[in-house]
Amino acid sequence: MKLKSILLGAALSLSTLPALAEINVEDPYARASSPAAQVGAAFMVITNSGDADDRLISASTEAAKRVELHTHVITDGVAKMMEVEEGFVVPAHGEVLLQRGGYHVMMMGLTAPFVQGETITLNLVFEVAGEVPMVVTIDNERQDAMNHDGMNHENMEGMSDGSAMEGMSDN
Ligand SMILES: [Cu+2]
Repeated sequence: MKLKSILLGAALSLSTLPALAEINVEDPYARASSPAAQVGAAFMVITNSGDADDRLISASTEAAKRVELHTHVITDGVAKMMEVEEGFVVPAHGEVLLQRGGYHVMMMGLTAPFVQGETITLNLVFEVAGEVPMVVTIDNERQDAMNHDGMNHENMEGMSDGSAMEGMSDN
C-alpha cells in the first residue's frame, strides 16, 4: 500500500512539472527514388512546444538495416549527403524542418521496396523526449511544397547553372 501511494504521488508530481521538451512530428513521409532503390529518406516537421531545447540523436526502423541522420552540403557546386553525427537540434518553442535538399532521416539497406501508399514504422530518439515512434507513409510521388528554392534529391546533382544556389554561399 505504501509503495503504491508513493508511485501515485510520483506520477502526479511528474504530470504537474513544466514541460521540458514537447516533441511533435507533423506531416511525416518517406520516399525512395525508384522501386529498386536500396535507400530511402524520411522527411517531416519536428516541433518543440516545451521550454527546453531538444535534439534528435538517432533513429531506427525495421524497414532498413541502417539509419543515419543526414544533411546536404554543396561542395564545388555538387550536392552531397553527409551524416550529421551530433543530430538535429529542435529549439524550445521552435521547429526543425526535415525536407528534401536538407536534413533527412536516411534509411540504408531497405528490407523491402518502398511501395507508394504503404507505411513504415520509424522510431526517433530524442535527447530529452526519448523515443518517439511514428507511422510514416511512403509517398514517392510527393512534391515538396516547403521546398522554396526548388532543389531536391533528384535535380541537385544535375544542376549546372548554379542560379538556385545564390544565397547559400558565404562568398
Ligand atoms: Cu541521405
